[in-house]
Amino acid sequence: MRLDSVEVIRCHLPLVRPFRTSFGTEYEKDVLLLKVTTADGVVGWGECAADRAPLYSHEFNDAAIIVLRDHLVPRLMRAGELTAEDVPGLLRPVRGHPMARAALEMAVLDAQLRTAGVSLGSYLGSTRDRIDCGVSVGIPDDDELATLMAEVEGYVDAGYRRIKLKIQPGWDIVPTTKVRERWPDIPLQVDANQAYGRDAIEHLAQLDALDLLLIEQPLHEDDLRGHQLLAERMVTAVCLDESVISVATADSAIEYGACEIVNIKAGRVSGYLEAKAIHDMCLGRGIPVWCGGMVETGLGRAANIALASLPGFVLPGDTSASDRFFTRDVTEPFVLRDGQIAVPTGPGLGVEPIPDVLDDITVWRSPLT
Ligand code: SMG
Ligand code: MG
Repeated sequence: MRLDSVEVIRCHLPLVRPFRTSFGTEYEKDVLLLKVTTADGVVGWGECAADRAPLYSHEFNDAAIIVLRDHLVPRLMRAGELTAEDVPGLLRPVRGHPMARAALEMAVLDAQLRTAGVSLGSYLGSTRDRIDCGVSVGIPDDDELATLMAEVEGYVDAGYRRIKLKIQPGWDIVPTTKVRERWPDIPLQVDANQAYGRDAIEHLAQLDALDLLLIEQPLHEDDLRGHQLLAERMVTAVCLDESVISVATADSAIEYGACEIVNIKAGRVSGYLEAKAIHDMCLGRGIPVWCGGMVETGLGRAANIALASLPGFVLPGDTSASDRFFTRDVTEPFVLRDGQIAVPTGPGLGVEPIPDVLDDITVWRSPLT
């Protein structure tokens, strides 16, 4: 295919409640959507996983706009005829910015699959038509245990098949113990988003009493040795999120004994093609993977759900329903039924923005070509 135009659309979506992690609190989703149009007039949609501020990782939306406009998009326009599979190679000379390049690859892939009439799930190798869903529960804005318990209760009642608690120093053993005591059988895990140092290993080992599925990214993303020391000390499986940015980093972390389970997020690893490659590598060596989330709108959510339907995704992902974060999603909402969400079957992502909603939430749009 040949690209005719690429446009970035910046949208603001209010969140149903603040989402607080060890690195900050989000009140509103600030998201970049990419709209590519091919020379044949087919439209493809991409979503950038970055946030307003560089807190989860070094990426942030203002920087993503610049790198897309000045460096990434021009490389695809200069290439002329291309396929989605060519995109990673065409963008390789540019360093970093995995979420920006993932958004562009996603939009090109969507256009290609819509042209071919193939769903993203089938293209990636889906083996399920529904996926088990987990939900990520933030640190309560008021620091109250009662607030956390009420929120978790709502998700358990809604049918979520796994609960993930965000933790940080001062909010870890006690809240996780309370949730475990109240729901002795629910699959439970925790995520620290790099909030601890190696000196916290003995403290974190107390979590071993709580029968958790895993502990996610407790230490700094660069500290593979620290994660290996933690994995040796803890019975609970160590899972990496921020540290894994490619097949090579996943392979290294696994080989070094720093990672027993992998959280796969397409944005963090430069796209769905690399995400699939990490999945394939982990499946081949028996390492469980699950699909992470970045508070995506229905576009990114659709792609994540397709990815999560591959056979190696043996643990429920952060693939919650649209109403976990938004009263009004930009696409038709994804709905939880019996703890599961149906994998879209239409061509490409299988969903698209509802024009009126997109207009309402758009704060700025600009051509990138
Ligand atoms: O989309 O359900 C979601 C969010 C899941 O907790 C979640 N994501 O580190 O895994 C993670 C966080 C990063 C995003 S926080 C804005
Ligand atoms: Mg995480």
